[in-house]
Amino acid sequence: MSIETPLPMTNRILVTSALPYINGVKHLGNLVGSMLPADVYSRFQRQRLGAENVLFICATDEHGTPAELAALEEGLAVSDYCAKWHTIQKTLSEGFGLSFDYFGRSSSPENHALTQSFAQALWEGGYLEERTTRQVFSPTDGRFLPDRYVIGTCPHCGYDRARGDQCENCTRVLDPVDLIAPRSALSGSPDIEIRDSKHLFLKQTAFEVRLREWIEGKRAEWPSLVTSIALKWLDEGLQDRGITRDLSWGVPVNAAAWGANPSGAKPDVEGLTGKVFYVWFDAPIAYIGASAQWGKATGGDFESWWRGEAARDVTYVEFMGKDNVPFHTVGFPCTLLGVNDALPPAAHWKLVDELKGFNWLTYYGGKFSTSQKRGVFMDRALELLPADYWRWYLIANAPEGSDSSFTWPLFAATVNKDLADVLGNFVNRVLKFAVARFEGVVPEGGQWGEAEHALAKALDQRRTQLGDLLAAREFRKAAQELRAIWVLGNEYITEAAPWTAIKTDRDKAAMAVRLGVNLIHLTAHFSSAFIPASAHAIHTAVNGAVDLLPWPGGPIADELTQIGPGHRFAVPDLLFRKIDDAQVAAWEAEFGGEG
Ligand code: B3M
Ligand code: ZN
Repeated sequence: MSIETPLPMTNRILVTSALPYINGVKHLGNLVGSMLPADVYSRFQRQRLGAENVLFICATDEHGTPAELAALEEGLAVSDYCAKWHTIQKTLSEGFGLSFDYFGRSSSPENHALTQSFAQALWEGGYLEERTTRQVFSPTDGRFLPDRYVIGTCPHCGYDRARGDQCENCTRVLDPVDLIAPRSALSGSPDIEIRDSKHLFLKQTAFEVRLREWIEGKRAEWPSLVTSIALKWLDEGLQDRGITRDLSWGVPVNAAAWGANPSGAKPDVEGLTGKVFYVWFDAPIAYIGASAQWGKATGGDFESWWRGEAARDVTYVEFMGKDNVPFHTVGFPCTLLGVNDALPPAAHWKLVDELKGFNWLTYYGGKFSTSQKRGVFMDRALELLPADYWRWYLIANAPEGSDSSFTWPLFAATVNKDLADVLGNFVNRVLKFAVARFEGVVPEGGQWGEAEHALAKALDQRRTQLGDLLAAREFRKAAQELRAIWVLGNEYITEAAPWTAIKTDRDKAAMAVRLGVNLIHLTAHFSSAFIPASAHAIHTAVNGAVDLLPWPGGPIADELTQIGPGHRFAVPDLLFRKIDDAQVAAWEAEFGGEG
């Protein structure tokens, strides 16, 4: 069946991956839920459009309670903690070949400035409301405590270390005031007060009609996983959302700089002093903030990707796990719509055009858990095997239509069958034979017969489907299609059997080798978005090192005869090694298997 989704007619593509939280190394589930597919997609689009027409942005999401708590645990100032973990995450993402044009930080000065100016525009546009809320205050700690910083005895089950937001034991959702014998999670002090605190609320209800119309218009385009989550939120009725917190780490609320709202009211500067914006308010703005960091670092014009007329040829594509969808289909769009209301259309910020959401990757059907160290994390994964093994497995088993489960036997089987037996074997057989019998030089002689024309036709169809599937962000199917291209090559060479032909018909053997080398060359191009390091190793061996392997979109007969007689090539080092049963058993023992 052919896939009818046309390649987008856009000239430029802006890609963002959900921003990983700063605290701790991310696991394979985080990786496949946003950063990795966003990378495969960006790499593919660079192949089609040229690198200068793709901007791929990510950043660490550094604010909020978890960062504060984790810094406390490590005994670091939160800013030092974030700087340290930003570097670790950046290094790991490079290790996985994630080709961000910029990996920024939500704590950057650029994001501070944008967040504050957006909040100001929302206030002055009448979209923010001040409300007095009741918050837990700890005189001993000298600060307000977010709900989860308050611990005490659960009124439902009697568990004595329940958190103020939820009891871990009976999972009931709590309010800190429900707790029996509450105390501060920071100091342990039972001296706790409930105090009034001023906060800002974004009037999301004001955008309900516009949001619904916008999402309805995306129904045909976006995965139903995404539109159904967004519409469910709208159907349940939007709530006005608190966008400030009583924390010290974050983007400070700069109310002193703001003017009056449409009713003539100035913000309560004193009441809002010492507050910061809620992490989910500034984190999506950090997509723009990190783009501004990119602009500063490279001299690029980030606004031409994001705003008004200049960005009209840009398609903006977001990647994320399903839990992030509400914040990207409701929260962030509300912010942008409100900000845009005060601007002429030529200066409007772009809303997302295409949104790809993912289900969960599980570990043996259960949750990957950072706290319980259950599952495989990015740092250990790279110590075990090169990135391409993980990239291939994860993309080929991406949790698109439903959740998918990581198991070591499935991982080993995928690597062994697809990478070692099909791709590695194909490349190796052809090139080793060609070196042995033709001295590493593409031979002349022979002509295409029926088998070669059939192969060209099949390859032509498959590359169209592969391109369509990648453009449509159907990663599992795209991986199957790529694998089918590897199989085509392998089957062709098995049937042409130059090692047999050479005994009786040298020309036939020469032609099969020549076509084989060309097929290997094209394979490198088709594979490079998925397994970039291996694709580059293959390409370097057969046709030299290049930065970008363009999408082979020319007439297929031309593509298959690019490398002509006399061309010198080499055999790449062993591309993929197999994973044996003993290794699988050892990893299951180390990382935990069943249950
Ligand atoms: N850090 C949550 C997550 O990693 C959050 C995403 C922010 S995207 C603006 O799942
Ligand atoms: Zn090439």
